[in-house]
Amino acid sequence: MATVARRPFELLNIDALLDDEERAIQDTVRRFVDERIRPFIAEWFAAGHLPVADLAREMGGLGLLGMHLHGYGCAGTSAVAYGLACLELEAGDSGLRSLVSVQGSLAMYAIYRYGSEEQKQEWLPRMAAGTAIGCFGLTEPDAGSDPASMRTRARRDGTDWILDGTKMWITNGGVADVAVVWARTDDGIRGFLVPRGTPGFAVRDIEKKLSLRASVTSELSLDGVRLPQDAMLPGARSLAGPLSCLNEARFGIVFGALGAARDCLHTALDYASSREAFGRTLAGYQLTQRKVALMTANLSTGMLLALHLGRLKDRGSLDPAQISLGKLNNVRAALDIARECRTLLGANGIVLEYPVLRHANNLESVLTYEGTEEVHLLAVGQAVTGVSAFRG
Ligand code: TGC
Ligand code: FAD
Repeated sequence: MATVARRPFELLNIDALLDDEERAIQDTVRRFVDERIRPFIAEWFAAGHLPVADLAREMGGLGLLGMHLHGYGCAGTSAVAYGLACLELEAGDSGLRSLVSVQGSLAMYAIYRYGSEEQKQEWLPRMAAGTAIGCFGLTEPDAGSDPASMRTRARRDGTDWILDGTKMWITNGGVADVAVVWARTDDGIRGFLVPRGTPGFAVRDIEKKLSLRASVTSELSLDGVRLPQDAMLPGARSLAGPLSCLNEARFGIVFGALGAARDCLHTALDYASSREAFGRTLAGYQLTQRKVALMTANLSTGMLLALHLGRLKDRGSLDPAQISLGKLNNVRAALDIARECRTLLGANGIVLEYPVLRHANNLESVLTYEGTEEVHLLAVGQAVTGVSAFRG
């Protein structure tokens, strides 16, 4: 017997867990993605391109940049609303969500939380409007999971600072007006604002990526970069500074990855409902139903987890180990769903006409950045055993 098909999130009535403002923001972002991203994303991905400046202005106009921050032109929404926006953006492409994560949760948040009033006034309103782009340089060629071993150094020269080092895999690097660069000093790890064009500061975009192709990923070189004293973020001392920014971006990924997974699952369900094999649609076979039922369970429980973490964040009680659990679970779930959906599309699953393998490829990066799966396994392991297994 045929019944009316419900979309995976409709089955658990996830909408009932949202308030009117959250639903309105989600609808607005979904419309933006449908109109401004979906028609073009396959071409951008194929070309290894994202029109960052145009999209940033449009998303700034919608209030999506630094949207959960308050003042300085930021929208000041709830954490849940920010998460839902990430979900809808990543349903378009992880590269789009990355642009917004790095701008709002990493670069703007670093300035918002640790910057002087002058630094905030100089950068945040323009970054919220999307007329200035930021990037966040923590990772180095030889220091990714273990940023405490970074080599980039800042030394004093009179009242100035001189920075030397290399940052690697930096999202938005090649298009950034300002780079938040983390460096070792005699006073521990500190953050610096490095404007584009500063002598000695060079960027090189990383080409030939197989993942996150619709995203700018760059290497930043700092060779004797001279900065005034007021380029340093006064409030950030030690690795806790950058790591606290990562909490913000990881939170967005907990929601965002589910957007990519939802897009894959919707695509696969539509496909399975019309594609026939052996005399009936794929949707009618028990093996297909096993796949879609398990994916629906995986996606829905991921969403409940994301909303729970979002509510904790809005209450001010979300801690880093909880975010690690969310990123660990939801990115793995999303990647598994994307790969399983690929099987349902058969050969059609490998072409860019359908979004599933693009999402799956992107999710390989999402699994690695903002703390690899192993880093979050170890963080959750430490939280529940009380023993740190990070170092040998
Ligand atoms: P450890 O000794 O544990 O801690 C050093 C200091 O940091 C504090 N801390 C945290 N603070 C806030 N939030 C957290 N999540 C924190 N974790 C630790 C800690 O209390 C301590 O503070 P203090 O005051 O005593 O100095 O540090 P560790 O060296 O043992 O490393 C811990 C570890 C492995 C968890 C950390 O290094 C880590 O998270 N590694 C992963 C690195 C990472 O995620 N990199 C991401 C780079 S950015 C990026 O990928 C952007 S992609 C964006 C996109 O395109 O969407
Ligand atoms: P490594 O740290 O060398 O890890 C290699 C492998 O070893 C991984 O599987 C890892 O989990 C494992 N491993 C490491 N330590 C342990 C351990 N203790 N126990 C068990 N296994 C371990 N960084 C930024 O600073 N800013 C950005 O904007 C940014 N954007 C990025 C965009 C993209 C597309 C990508 C792919 C990366 C980006 N990154 C960025 C870098 C990203 O954060 C790092 O790649 C990530 O932190 C992992 O570092 P690594 O690549 O050096 O891998």
